[in-house]
Amino acid sequence: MTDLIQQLPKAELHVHLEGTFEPEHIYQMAQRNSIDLGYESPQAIVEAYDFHDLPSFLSFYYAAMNALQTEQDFYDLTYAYFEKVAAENVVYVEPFFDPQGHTSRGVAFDTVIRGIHRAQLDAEKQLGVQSNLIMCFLRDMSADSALEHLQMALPYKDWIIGVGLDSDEKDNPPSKFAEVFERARAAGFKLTMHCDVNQKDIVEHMHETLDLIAVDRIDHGINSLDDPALIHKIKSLGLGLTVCPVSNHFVVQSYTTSEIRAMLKHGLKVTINSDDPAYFGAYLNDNFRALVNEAAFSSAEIATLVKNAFEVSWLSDAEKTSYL
Ligand code: ES4
Ligand code: ZN
Repeated sequence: MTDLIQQLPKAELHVHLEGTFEPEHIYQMAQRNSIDLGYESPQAIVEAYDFHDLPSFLSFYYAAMNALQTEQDFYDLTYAYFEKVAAENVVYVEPFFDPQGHTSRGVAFDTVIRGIHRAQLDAEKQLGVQSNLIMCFLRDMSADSALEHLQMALPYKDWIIGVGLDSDEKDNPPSKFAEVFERARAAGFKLTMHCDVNQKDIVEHMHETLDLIAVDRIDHGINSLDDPALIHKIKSLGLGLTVCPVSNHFVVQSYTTSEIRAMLKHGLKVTINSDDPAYFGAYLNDNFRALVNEAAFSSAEIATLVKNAFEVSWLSDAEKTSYL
C-alpha cells in the first residue's frame, strides 16, 4: 500500500507555502537576514512547537514568516517544497500563499510573488512539477485590506489562478468578504474558501460559502456531513473538498477518516492534502498513509481520492486528460 501511495502520480490542492517552512530553513533564513526570532538552533524551533488548536498554530506560523525577507527567500521556500513533493511523485500543485502575512511587516507584494513564480517555473522545468498559484486573504484582517491586495494582484493576474480565504475563521464569516470575492470573480479568478473543521457557526458559514460567494471549491468542509442540504448542494454542484487528515489531527485530535469515508460514500469529491506539512510533520504521502494506518483505506479508495484531486483541480480539461 505504501508503494501504491508513493507510485501514484498525485495532485495537491491545499498546501500553504508558508506552511512548508521547515525549521532548518526558518533558522537559516533568519540568520542570513539577521533577524532574531529568539531561537538558538533549528532544534529549539521544533521544541517550541505546541499546536493544539488553530490559534496556537497560527501565532507560530506568522512569527516564523518574519524570516522571509527577499525574493530569493520566497524562491527558496517554494522550490524546497517542490523538491520535497517531486520525490513523492506529486506532479501537480495548486499552492496557497498569504501576501498579507508579508506586506503587513513591510515586504512588498512584488517581492513575494516574483520569488514564488520563479520557483514555479524552475520546478516545472527541472522537477516536472506543474503548479498554479492561489492567493489567500487573511479573514481576521479587514475586507478593505483584502480589496487592496486584490488590487495589488491584478498586474500579476496571469500568475494567479484563484483566490482563497484562510486564517482564523472564528467570527470572520464568508459574508465579510462577499464584495472582495465578487470582484475577484469578475477579474477572472477561481474562488475557494476555508471551511474549517468544527468551527463556530460552521454550517451557516458553509451555506454562505455556497449561496452568497458561490465558490468553485471548498477547503476542508468536513462539516458538510452535518446537514443533508449541504451534502446535496455540494454534490449537485460537483464541488471538490480539500481535506487535510494530519492537520485535522492537530486541530480536532482526529484524522477524520470516518468522515472522509462517509463523504466518499455520499459521492462527494473529497481530496487529500497536507495543509502545513512542515509544521504538522506530514507531506502528502504521509497524509494518505494516515488513512491506511488508522482505518485501512483500500487501494480503490486511495485511487479515487487521488483521481478526485485531478478532477476538481483548476487545470483545463485538456490538461486534466493528460494526467488522468
Ligand atoms: C492554516 Cl491550518 C490553517 N487554518 C487556517 N488558516 C491557515 N493558514 C495556514 N494554515
Ligand atoms: Zn489550510
